[in-house]
Amino acid sequence: MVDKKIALITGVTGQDGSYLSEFLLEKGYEVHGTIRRSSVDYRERIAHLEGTPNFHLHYADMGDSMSLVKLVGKVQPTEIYNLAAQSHVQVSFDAPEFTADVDAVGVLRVLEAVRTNHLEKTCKIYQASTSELYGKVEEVPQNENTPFHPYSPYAIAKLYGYWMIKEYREAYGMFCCSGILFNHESERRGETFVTRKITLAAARIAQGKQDCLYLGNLDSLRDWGYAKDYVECMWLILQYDRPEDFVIATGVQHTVREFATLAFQYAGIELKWEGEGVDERGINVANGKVVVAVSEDFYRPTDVVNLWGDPSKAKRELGWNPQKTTFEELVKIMVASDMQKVAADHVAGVMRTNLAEYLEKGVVK
Ligand code: NAP
Ligand code: G4F
Repeated sequence: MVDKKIALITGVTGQDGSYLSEFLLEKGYEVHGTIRRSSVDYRERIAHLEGTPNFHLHYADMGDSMSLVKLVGKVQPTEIYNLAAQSHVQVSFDAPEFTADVDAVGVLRVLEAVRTNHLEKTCKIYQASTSELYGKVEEVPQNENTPFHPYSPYAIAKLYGYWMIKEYREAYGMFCCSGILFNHESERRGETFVTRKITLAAARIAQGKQDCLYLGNLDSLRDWGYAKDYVECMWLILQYDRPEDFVIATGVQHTVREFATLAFQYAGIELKWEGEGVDERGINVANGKVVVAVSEDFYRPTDVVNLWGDPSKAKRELGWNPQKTTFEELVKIMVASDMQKVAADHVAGVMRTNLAEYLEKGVVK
């Protein structure tokens, strides 16, 4: 008899949770996900999965040990993917204590929920670690042996989670691993992360619904991949013959400015850049209008500016292809999706929420 594969995904409503659910359901898993009560409907990323026979949702919170202990006992997972987090770096400066509770102690709560239910020998755990751990980077590119130098409350909380995973692996022989994932984006990316903020604004500006996009540090370098490719790695890490940590990245880096230039190009707007620092502007070559400007509101107290991953280990040991979706393809996918979304909102005569306007005015970071 084949053993049943039961996955529990914390943070199932997020970008990665939604793609991972699709991936695991296709592999025949029974998938359970945690949700939180909210006064508005926020489950659009997984709405298409609700009602699928092998897909189940449960209320639980990373700040509530009892909810996690009860859920792990009820579901009896063979694999846990701990994706739930306050995942926005800039927000972590405004809410450092909440970020620590969810992103740091939350990991401990998951580990203890597994031990409390005596599942430490049968349940593997994937922890969503991050390239933000490298922070004020001590070498480029970064690999599994690069020293950490976390540079935000978010990164410091995630470092605690990383070390707890390592500790429980060594202390209790648990199969628990970190994927040290570099930035991965998609058409489902939250609208306040820089890539999605840019593709949404490019689409709105191209369709005459927004005048200008305000950004922070345009020189920041990121190694951006496609989220759909990255969730496969989460799974591969748990199928490896021993519990180890892996860097997941494309091995290619670009600046925020380069991302914006390409996104606007795909939206039909050629940009030229003028000025420096806070005075830098992106100008629409066709009509001379300023369509990108810099606002200090989006500068961070400490910013991570040079992330560049070396995915050699994942390529070699997991057989993963870091270049499955190239940077150019990623930007194209995101812009095409936002062009359609913005146009569809127009047809329906619906204002997409006020978020885009707030973003434009710098009210929401
Ligand atoms: P995301 O879209 O922001 O999703 C975060 C998820 O966590 C959402 O489902 C959210 O639920 C849930 N969550 C937040 N606080 C919670 C709490 N207190 N209790 C229970 N659930 C809670 O993030 P993502 O981009 O999918 O990233 C997934 C994970 O990978 C995160 O841990 C992130 O830190 C990490 N990571 C992401 C990247 C990246 O580039 N995307 C790179 C490295 C690591 P709601 O929908 O209810 O808010
Ligand atoms: O898109 P971001 O907000 O992503 P960040 O800070 O790299 O964090 C994301 O990736 C991490 C992996 O490295 C994850 F762990 C984390 O959960 C999250 O998914 O910012 C990217 C860069 C930063 O240097 C920021 O200063 O873009 C710069 N930036 C410039 N203007 C901006 C903006 N970032 C945002 N969010 N908004 C701006 O207007």
